[in-house]
Amino acid sequence: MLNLVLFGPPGAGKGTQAEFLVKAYNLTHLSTGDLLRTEIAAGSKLGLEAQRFMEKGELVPDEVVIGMIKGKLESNTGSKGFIFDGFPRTVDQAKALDSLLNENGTPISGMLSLEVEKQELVNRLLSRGKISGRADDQDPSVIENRIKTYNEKTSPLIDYYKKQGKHFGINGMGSIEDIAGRLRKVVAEL
Ligand code: B4P
Repeated sequence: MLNLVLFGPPGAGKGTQAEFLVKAYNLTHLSTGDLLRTEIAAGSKLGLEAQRFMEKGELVPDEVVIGMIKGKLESNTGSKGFIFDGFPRTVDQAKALDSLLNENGTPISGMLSLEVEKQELVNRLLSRGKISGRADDQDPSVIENRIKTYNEKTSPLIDYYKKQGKHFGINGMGSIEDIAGRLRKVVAEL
């Protein structure tokens, strides 16, 4: 079973590259950002709570996202493997994911960490904001806060997975196809 963590700062290309990996390896795509936006669109209690954090560029509380992922793992037991996109985002989320997967004897195979310069991240998010209408992609101060939150709370996960020998840094600058090729090369070795 292939279980991949697709990692990187906001705008690194996680959602974009997940699509290629899903097709190439027949994996189940779990994006906590997408799951949360679905809850917001449905007007659920969880969605309303999450929205308060997302519109400021803050992380949604760990127990909310961990509960969502646990539910998805339980409802996809026949899967060939998972791509975790935008999850984990804190060390506590990573520990919870390890324990959920270890219960089934299907640990993380590798963490693919997309590396992109800060100005490029801002440019990509602002240009998506113009097309998608996503509020958190339109306000430069919210984008700034998302990057700051990433640096403070999420980037320590690089060391977390390095200690497990599962971290793979990938240059996330350049064309979408070139980056997809770099990712496939790494996954082929796992
Ligand atoms: P996400 O939906 O995960 O959004 P994101 O990290 O900001 O970026 P995304 O992954 O969608 O963008 P991508 O790099 O694919 O999270 C949104 C919010 O939800 C978070 O801020 C947080 O509040 C909350 N949340 C989600 N998960 C959480 C968790 N685990 N814990 C707590 N809170 C959580 O792409 C960006 C753009 O770049 C796209 O338009 C794409 O077309 C473009 N692009 C990609 N690759 C490119 C390339 N090579 N060249 C040019 N453009 C490119």
